[in-house]
Amino acid sequence: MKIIHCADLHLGTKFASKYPADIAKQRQSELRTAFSSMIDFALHNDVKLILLSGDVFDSDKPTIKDKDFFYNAVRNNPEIDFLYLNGNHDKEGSYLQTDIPNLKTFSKTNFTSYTYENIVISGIEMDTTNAQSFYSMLELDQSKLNIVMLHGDVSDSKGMDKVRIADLRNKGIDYLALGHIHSFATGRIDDRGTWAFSGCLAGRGFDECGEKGFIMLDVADRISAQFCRSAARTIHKVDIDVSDCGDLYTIQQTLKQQTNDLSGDDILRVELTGDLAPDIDLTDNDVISALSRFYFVNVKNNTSVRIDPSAFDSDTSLIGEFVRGVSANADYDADRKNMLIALGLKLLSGREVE
Ligand SMILES: [Mn+2]
Repeated sequence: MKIIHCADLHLGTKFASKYPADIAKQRQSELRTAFSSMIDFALHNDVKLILLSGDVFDSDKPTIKDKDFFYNAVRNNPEIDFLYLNGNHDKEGSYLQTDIPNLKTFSKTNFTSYTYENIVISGIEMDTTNAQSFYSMLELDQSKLNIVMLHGDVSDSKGMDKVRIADLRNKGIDYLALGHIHSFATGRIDDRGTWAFSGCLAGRGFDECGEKGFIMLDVADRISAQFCRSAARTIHKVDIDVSDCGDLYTIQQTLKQQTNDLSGDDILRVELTGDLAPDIDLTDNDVISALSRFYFVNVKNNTSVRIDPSAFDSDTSLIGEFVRGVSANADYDADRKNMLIALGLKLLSGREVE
């Protein structure tokens, strides 16, 4: 039997702080489409179950649009059972629709189990009252293939949003389908079982870099798990040291070269580091326009200006006077002098100060 394990769809994410309004709207649509595309994949690959290990919605008050989309997707695919465990973002569950036969839910009071052939899928929704104690409530039939669903990070300690793997050893778990961490990760529980985070279906903020998708479980005598990439676009963090770039043209060429192998559909977070000569007037727009083939570019300019005060020794202009004045001021340390001279040079040259 084929089963998909996914989590952290975060439908309804407000992208307002990360993207301009039009891109934010588009990215919200992309989250919904990531879900429907995964269902298409499930239909084409004879997947019988989709495990949703929490945070389907980004908040306890999803919009009607997101809510309707999700429940209609479930309702319109009755040949697939959707097992939906609430996470910490959708923990109230007051909007849960329980009248859909192929939507199976869980509770906070005890483990709920669903049996499909020789597979038993059990899950419990964590809250402050059960976060320490749920481990002892888990009793599994060792002769079955046991999948357990939980929402929390793997941890050495117990508590809210934490799963202490050591306390799940030797319970007969074959596969622990986790949610909460937004990147694929996997590890061993004991000789018998493995745990895995599917990660989210699509990267959202600039910290959700890399490949995103879901896990396909092929269950026969044992469970084999494989990560499947699903995101339509990937978010990349690109660090570029521009110290060796002597001018703006070279910086732009370096940016293009270092991102050459990435798809134009992707989103870039470009972090610039290094020292720049004071006459290089590098703005965020210079970076964005050099990388305009990408869907969206976010710039973090951490460069500092490199100043050699001796270069102004024979400069008789106001700029020369200013640089010598700051350099000779004993009240300032070297970093402060560098910062003041850099700012002064910008102002005196009539450039915009950000
Ligand atoms: Mn979560």
